[in-house]
Amino acid sequence: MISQSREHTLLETIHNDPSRRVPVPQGPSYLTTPGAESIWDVVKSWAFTLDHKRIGVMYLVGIMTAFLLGGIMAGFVRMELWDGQPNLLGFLANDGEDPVTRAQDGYNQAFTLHGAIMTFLFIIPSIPGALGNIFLPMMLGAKDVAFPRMNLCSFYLWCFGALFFVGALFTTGLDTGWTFYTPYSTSTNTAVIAATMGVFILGFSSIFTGLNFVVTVNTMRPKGMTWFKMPLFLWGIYSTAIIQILATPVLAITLLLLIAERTLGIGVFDPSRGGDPVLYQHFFWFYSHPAVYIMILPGMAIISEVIPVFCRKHIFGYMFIAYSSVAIALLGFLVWGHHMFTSTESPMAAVIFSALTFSVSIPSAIKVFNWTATMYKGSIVLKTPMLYALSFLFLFTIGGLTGLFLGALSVDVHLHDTYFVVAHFHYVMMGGTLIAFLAGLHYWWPKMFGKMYNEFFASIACLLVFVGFNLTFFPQFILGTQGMPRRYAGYEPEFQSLHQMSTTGFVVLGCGLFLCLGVLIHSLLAGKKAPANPWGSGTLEWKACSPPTHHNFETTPWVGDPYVYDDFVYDPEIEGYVEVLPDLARGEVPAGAESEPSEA
Ligand code: HEM
Ligand SMILES: [Cu+2]
Repeated sequence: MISQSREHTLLETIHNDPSRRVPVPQGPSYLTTPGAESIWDVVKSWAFTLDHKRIGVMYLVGIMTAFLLGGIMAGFVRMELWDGQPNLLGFLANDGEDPVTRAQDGYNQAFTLHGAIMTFLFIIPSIPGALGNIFLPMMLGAKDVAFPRMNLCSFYLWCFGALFFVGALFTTGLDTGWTFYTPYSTSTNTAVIAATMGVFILGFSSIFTGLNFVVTVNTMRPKGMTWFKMPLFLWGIYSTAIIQILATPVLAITLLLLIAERTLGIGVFDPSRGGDPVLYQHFFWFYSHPAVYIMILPGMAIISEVIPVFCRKHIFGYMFIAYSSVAIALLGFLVWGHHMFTSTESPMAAVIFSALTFSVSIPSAIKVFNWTATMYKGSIVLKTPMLYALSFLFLFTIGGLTGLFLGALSVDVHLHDTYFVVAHFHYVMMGGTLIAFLAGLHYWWPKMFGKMYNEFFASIACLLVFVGFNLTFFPQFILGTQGMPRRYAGYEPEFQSLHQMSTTGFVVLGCGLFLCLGVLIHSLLAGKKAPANPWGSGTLEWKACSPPTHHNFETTPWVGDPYVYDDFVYDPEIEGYVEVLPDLARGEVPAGAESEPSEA
């Protein structure tokens, strides 16, 4: 932490001698297209861009559109559940004669569309595709990722997969649930093949992104940035990339087998042909459990950046946080069997999977401990990104701990396929990943678009999201323990009040999210110009101007400890932080630096 007197001296120094400010390179923003003569030129320059930041922005627009679509489906689900009678969603059905059967069929379609869109089109690509693409190279002080063409290809694969997938969902619909479990998925007449082809393509997009990030981090770290001087965001994204590369092919093969089963009847999953439907579950979760860490690790990575900056304090337990990301990535491969405690699984296997499930929570708990310890005695600044980070801590902890309830074999037998599971995974996926994404979006927004947003309304939005989220999903834990099963359009009257609380919460949550969107759009149109470093962060992306130029940096920036804030001082004149140049002539070395600066 920086003391007040030192801050005062630094401020005086830069005012007396402006040459002591670390200069911020200036140049045309990557968002503009110099020399464009028509709108067509602009469109072309975006469509064929190799700039990682533009690709990230296109991802951002893509995933937010997917999120809106998935959110509308969630709205349908919650509306249907306002009362116990299935009577609302008949218009989505393509099966059944009487209104109740049609409403039930429509409900199956709505929750399948919701889950599948949110998982495959939103959460998995969200942080790596949008924020990772923009900031991973910048945190390395690099001009781009290692394979810019592959990066663009991965974005187009995402678009192609998304069109396939959404097209399928809206023509013949899909009613298998996002997991495509056999034997139902081999017999239903909905668009299983088209949808799984879509997911197959999306899988390649995810693999390409992962591959690109691994190579970029391995080969493009600047001089002075050893593995243990890397910002923790990079550790998180790197660990995620390992899972993306190793696990996604398994999903791809599983889905191909499912397609082969449906079209050729090869008999891998069909017992009447000698197959086994539970085999599908093993294959599916061998990918999908690691995939839940594809979803959460990038979220954790963002939180590890936001917390130290807004506590003005060095991250506590750097090594533990870095290694725990890798531990989560590896242990995540060993626990998939906890999804099959109530399918057929040998008692021995079940006991082992239960024990392993407990072990995977250790590295998650290590992270939570270290974030909390970072806040301890920090000077916490409650700006919007930090508010989201605090929400994350609260919600992810509830989500993670309830995972342990489910990992306990004897308890899961009762809670499996109830609303308790629904609440658990929403606390981790939405309370964890989505909230962390929003933390990152607000944290990096000034850098991405060069505009500040309205702090007051952004924090009101965060508060609404937090309250709405808990009101939506906390009652579902209670519903689950009382025996409310998941994936039913109707229910007994005793569940009604909790369901109505949940639907009310959804409305509050929706208002919060729309307010957040409104604040960000307003910032684009009428926001104040952002300084290069509005929060006083030490990672390299803040050494570029806001928004960055096409090549980010003129020369590779100087690398120090990313979590030392001693050389940053708030300059009220520019409403942002300035980094003070150490006077090397007088032998001063910047705080946290051990090596000599590289000449670049
Ligand atoms: C931190 C430790 C965690 C533990 C111990 C844990 C444990 C479990 C267990 C045992 C189940 C199976 C419940 C059942 O079906 O009966 C489950 C379901 C699930 N978990 Fe977790 N979990 C953890 C974290 C996460 C994270 C971080 C995510 C996602 C970001 C996640 C997403 C899910 C999903 C999507 C399901 C249910 C899938 C479905 O059946 O549709 N979990 N979890
Ligand atoms: Cu799992």
